[in-house]
Amino acid sequence: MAALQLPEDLRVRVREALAHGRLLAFTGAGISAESGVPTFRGPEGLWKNRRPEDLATPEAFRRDPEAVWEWYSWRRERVTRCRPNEAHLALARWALAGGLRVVTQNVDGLHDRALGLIREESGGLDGREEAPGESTARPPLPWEPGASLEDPVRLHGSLFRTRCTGCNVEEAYPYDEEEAGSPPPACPRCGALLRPAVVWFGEALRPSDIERSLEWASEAAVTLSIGTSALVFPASQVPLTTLAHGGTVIEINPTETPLSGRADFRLGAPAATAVPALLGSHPNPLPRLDRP
Ligand code: BV8
Ligand code: ZN
Repeated sequence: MAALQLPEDLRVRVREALAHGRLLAFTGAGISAESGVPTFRGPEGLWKNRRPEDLATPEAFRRDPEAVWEWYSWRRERVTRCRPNEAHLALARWALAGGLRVVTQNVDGLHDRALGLIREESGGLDGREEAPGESTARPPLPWEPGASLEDPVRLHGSLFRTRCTGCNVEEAYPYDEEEAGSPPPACPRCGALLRPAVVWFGEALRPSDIERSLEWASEAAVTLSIGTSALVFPASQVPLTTLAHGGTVIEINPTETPLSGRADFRLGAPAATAVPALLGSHPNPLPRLDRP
């Protein structure tokens, strides 16, 4: 693909925002498309010939927990075989350099895996002193004490965490190939069914997540809306909040969306090309200005 021709003032605005740590990356399923993860509403957007809206609901789980669990297990297996692409990696490098923050609608964990790869690449030196014995194998989640600003806010949860339908305990649930075809597991504490710790249609998002995301969006000098059809509420309010506070919104998506007419700039290109081209895939030594 020919190198992206970017308007000079777009480049300047993005560099300025990165230098002040005032860039927000808002991502949807399209950022993971080039990693092989199917999107929700694209032509290949059917997950195993099932519509997400039919299965990603509490009613579907109540009606047929085995079918819903099996669908999520299939997705976990599929995503585990995918790798973060150049868009995830460029965002992770800039997040670790303090240039940007990430808010994602995705549940595929590829932003977290990209952070893990970059932390490894830089020998774990990501500005956080490791307490003796502290494991950085799984970075703490934003709503957990000790979470760091470079961890993404996961508005819709994670395929790799479960929540108990009885005692509500949420915990990490790494993919295990033994699970294929097995029914939803029972909670080791209370015996009730475990469910995926994702936000289903008709369920409320975690208040602290949406509040933090809209606060960051209101402070952002530039918000990139990457790989999202901008249809799902309330996540879709993130770029609109930046616009309402006088910030710049840049949409990165090969096809137009309901946001396209409101965005200040549109890059009609795939994320794995456009994101490194726009940000630079490696943070060059920027003057680290304090965050506002
Ligand atoms: C809530 C987790 C209230 C589960 C997900 C009518 C009108 C408006 C709103 C509603 C309505 N009816 C109901 C609602 C509310 C509803 C909603 O918004 N529905 C939509 C469908 C209209 N929202 C909710 O229900 C939310 N909750 O409102 O609660 C409430 C309050 C108090 C108390 C109780 C309740 C909860 C929504 C969360 C749903 N969960 N995921 C799971 O994954 O299984 S959402 C799901 O969609 C995924 O998370 C996905 O990320 C998300 C958004 O989709 P996108 O990421 O944008 O993906 P999509 O496929 O649509 O688009 C991909 C884009 O990428 C495309 O544009 C494509 O062109 C582009 N692309 C492709 N390749 C590339 C690319 N871009 C760049 N590079 C590429 N290479
Ligand atoms: Zn339980």
